[in-house]
Amino acid sequence: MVNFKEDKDLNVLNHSCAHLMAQAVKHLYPEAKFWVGPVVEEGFYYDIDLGDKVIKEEDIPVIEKEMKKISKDGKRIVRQEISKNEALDMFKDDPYKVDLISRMDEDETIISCYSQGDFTDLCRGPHVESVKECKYFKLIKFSGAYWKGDAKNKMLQRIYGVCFRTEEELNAHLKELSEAAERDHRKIGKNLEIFMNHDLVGKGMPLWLPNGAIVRKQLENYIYEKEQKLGYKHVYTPCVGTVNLYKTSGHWDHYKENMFPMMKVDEEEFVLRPMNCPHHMLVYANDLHSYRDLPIRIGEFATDFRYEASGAVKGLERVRCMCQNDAHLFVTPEQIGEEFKKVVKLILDVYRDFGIKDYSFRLSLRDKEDKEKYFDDDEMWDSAEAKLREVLNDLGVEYYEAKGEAAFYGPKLDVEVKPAVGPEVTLSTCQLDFLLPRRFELSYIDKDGSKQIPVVLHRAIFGTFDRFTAFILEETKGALPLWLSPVQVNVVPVNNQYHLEYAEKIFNRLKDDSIRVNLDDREEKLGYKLRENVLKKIPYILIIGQKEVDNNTVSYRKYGSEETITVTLDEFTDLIKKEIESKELLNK
Ligand code: TSB
Ligand code: ZN
Repeated sequence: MVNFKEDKDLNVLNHSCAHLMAQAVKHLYPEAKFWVGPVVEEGFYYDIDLGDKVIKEEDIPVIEKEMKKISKDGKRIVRQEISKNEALDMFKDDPYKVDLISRMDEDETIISCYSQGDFTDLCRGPHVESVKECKYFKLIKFSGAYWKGDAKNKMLQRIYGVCFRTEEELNAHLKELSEAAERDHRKIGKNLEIFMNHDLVGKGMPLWLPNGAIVRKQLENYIYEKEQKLGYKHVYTPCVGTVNLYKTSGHWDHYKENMFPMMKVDEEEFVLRPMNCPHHMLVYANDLHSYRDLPIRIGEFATDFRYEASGAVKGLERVRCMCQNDAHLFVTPEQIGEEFKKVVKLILDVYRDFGIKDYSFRLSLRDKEDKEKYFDDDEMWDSAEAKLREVLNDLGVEYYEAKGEAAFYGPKLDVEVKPAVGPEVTLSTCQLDFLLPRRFELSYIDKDGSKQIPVVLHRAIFGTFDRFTAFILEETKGALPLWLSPVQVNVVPVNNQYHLEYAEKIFNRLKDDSIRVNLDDREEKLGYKLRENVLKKIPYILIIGQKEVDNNTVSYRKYGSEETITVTLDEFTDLIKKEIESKELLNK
């Protein structure tokens, strides 16, 4: 998908189109006041104060029509440079522009504005020569957006759009957008009844429906089994902690803006936990440890709460209540490389099982200059960063380095993936930490009897079950592999009157065999049921007609195939059990 911000030519064109849209809005709503209208990766937007007016679907074509009119009229776009005082005077009726201008440095800044016909806007530019050039555009979406992104401020109206040089390019882009929207996990999640949201529960707090709960349970079982084999010990700990716990860990100082506010119960001050590390540190500290016990790997499917901006919250991908596939690995300094390697191998192993190919490894390092964000121990940082690099080189995986992206406690490896809609997100992560064990005064007894401090690796393979489910729904377009599918087999009698009894027998036998099976005995036409089966992406449909009743067989059709194959029930059961076991991927 094109990146409007990075493509120089498109950037300028889209910026001009933002002005064109603002002009059209001003014509239609003379009271409109404008905040900022930047070009972002996905096109342009403008944040507009329309008083009490809230933009609705039906307003969009009206604005587009007015934009077309202005574009056709073809006014030149003229740049003008003015002093700060002139600017303040020119925009004196617009508190948003006054806010912007007041913050500009009088001596250094040349204040420029651009005019086209009856519309002038404060802007750095550059712009295209004439509004005529903004011909092939489309307004894509709209939403509320708080002024300066702060929920305490007024809600403005944000309208997004895109503009291209040619009609073909615009159409190709719109097609891509509509395909991405089809793949959006929010759409698939609704269609497959994976999750829902409700205002009464709150923003970013999804409710997992029965189908979603099956997928999640399968993911839990899958990763739990892998972790057991690798020597992880799982625990259950509360999803709250006291403020003191998070003061001890340092999160209170470094992570507070991402946390829900404190609540008081009797004399104790609690927070909903944003991370599980402090709890796991205490689990480690519950015992004395010798170097022979290490590595100790404490895992948990742990619920966390984070304050995510309301505009950033998205389906299952970015939530405020999430469940991490978390673990903290306590190791000696000598074990760092080996243990980190095992984590990277586990990530690769899991991605192979799920057929995930489109991802990138990002090695996040500190910014040496930023003494405030990162704890100050250059030697430790240098050695840690070198170790991670060494393992990645050793494994021969491709990665890129990102300076200033490390956590405050150490460098980390993040795996980045691209969702159907919106910017990249981190799925898996593995973070090295020299700091928390010190803060919690953790120790182990070394070979020579001395007391040493362990190093911790924080790691989440799925990231969260929430984000991973979102991603996998998009990867598979909802056609989940058999082992993950909420319904694995749909039994459909051709005619209830003659075939239901036999279909029920098949249904019960499969159920007894622990297959997730549905009996579709609704009085609907077979063709309708077959079509619906495809929409619901059920991997197998069993069609039960007279031939099957007479011969004591079943006829199945696999998702993505038109072929109908007749076998005995035992053969069918065998076949799908093998497929479940192998975790084979379905055709997308
Ligand atoms: C790995 N303390 C570590 C842990 O031990 C930690 O919390 N790391 S994290 O902050 O990077 O979060 C782990 C993973 O959770 C991320 O890699 C990401 O995949 C997922 N995640 C983070 N924020 C959200 C969110 N708002 N919604 C869904 N998933 C999220
Ligand atoms: Zn952690």
